[in-house]
Amino acid sequence: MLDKINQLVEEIKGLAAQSAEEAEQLRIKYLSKKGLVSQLFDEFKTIPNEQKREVGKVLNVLKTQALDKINELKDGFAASANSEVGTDLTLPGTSSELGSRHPLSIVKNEIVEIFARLGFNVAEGPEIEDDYHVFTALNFPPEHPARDMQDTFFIATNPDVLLRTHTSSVQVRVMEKTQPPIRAIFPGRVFRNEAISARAHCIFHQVEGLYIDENVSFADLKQTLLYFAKEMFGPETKIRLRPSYFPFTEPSAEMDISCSLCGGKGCNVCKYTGWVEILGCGMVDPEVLKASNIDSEKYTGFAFGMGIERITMLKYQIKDIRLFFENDKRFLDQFKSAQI
Ligand code: 2U9
Repeated sequence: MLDKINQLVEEIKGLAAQSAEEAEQLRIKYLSKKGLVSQLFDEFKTIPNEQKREVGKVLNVLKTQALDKINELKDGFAASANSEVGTDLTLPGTSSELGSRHPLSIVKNEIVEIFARLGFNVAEGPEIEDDYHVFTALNFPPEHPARDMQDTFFIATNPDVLLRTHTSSVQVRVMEKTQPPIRAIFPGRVFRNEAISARAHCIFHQVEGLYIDENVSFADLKQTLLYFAKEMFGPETKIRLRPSYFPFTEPSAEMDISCSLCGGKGCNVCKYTGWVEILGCGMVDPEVLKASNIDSEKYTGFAFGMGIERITMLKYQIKDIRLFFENDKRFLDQFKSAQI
C-alpha cells in the first residue's frame, strides 16, 4: 500500500491544468468521494493494525498535498480570470463589521474610571493562588466552610493550590509589598464551586477596593461608596448600609442602593422593597493588617467588594447571568453604543 501512496504522491506533484474546468476534473479524479485518494482511505481500513500508524501518516500527507496542489491550480485560474476582467471600481466595498466590547468589560472600565477620579490605582494578581493569600491572611478560621471542596476549586489533589474565590488575595499581596497609604481597586476573575443558574455562575468577576491610611474612618467609606453609587446609577441614587459579617472586616456591612428602575417606589427588580443590594464593605480587621505587617495601631482602612455581573445586570436589566458567558452575537451586539 505504501508503494501505491508514494506513486500517487509523485503523480500529484506533476499535475497541471489548462483551465479551471480541467482543475475541477483533477479534483474529482483524486479527491471526490470515489476519487483515488478516497479509495486509498477505504483500503487503509483493511490493513493490519500494526501498519496503521506508519501508513496513516503517509496517507494524510498525500491528502494534504493533493488538496494544496489542486487549490493552487484553481487559485491560478481564479486570479487570471479576475485580472482579465479588471477591477470594477463601481462595486460596493466589502465592509468589515466592527466588534463591540463585552458588557462586563464596559462596566469594569466604568468602575475603574469612577474610582480613578478619587485617586484609586488598579492592581492585578494571579488567579491560581495558595491557601495563605486567599484564606489565612484574611482571617478565615481553619474550619471555615469556604475552605471546603464544596465551595472552592482545588487544583489536582494539592490543598495549597486553588483558584481564588475573591480578589482579596491581590490586596494581601499589595499590603505585603507596600506600606500605607494604599488606595487601590482590584478587578479580576474569580472562581467558586457553585451550581450554574440564572443568578449564579462558577466563574464571575469582582472589583474589590482598599483604602489604608492614618485616620481612615467609616465616614470615609460611606462617602466613597455614595459617590460611586451616584456616578454609576445616577445622581438621584440613595444608599443604605445594613450590618453584616465578613472574616476580614469589622464592622462589616452590605450596601443597598435605591432601586434605579422604579426610583424606590417598588417593582419586581427590587422585589417591591425599593432597595437592591450591590456590594459588601467594612473596616479592615486589625488582624488582617497585622498579618501583612501593617501597624494596626497607626493605620486603619476600609474595604469593599462587588460582583461586576450583578452591577451589569442591574444597570442593563439583564435577567440571566449565563448570557455573559455564551458569546451570543445577538446579545453582545446590543452593547455597541455603550463602549468605554
Ligand atoms: C483585605 C481586607 C478586606 C473586601 C470585601 C466584601 C466586603 C464583599 C462580596 C460582594 C459580592 C464578594 O462578589 S461578591 O460575592 N464582597 O462583600 N469584600 S469587604 O474586603 C477586604 C479585602 C482585602 C485585605
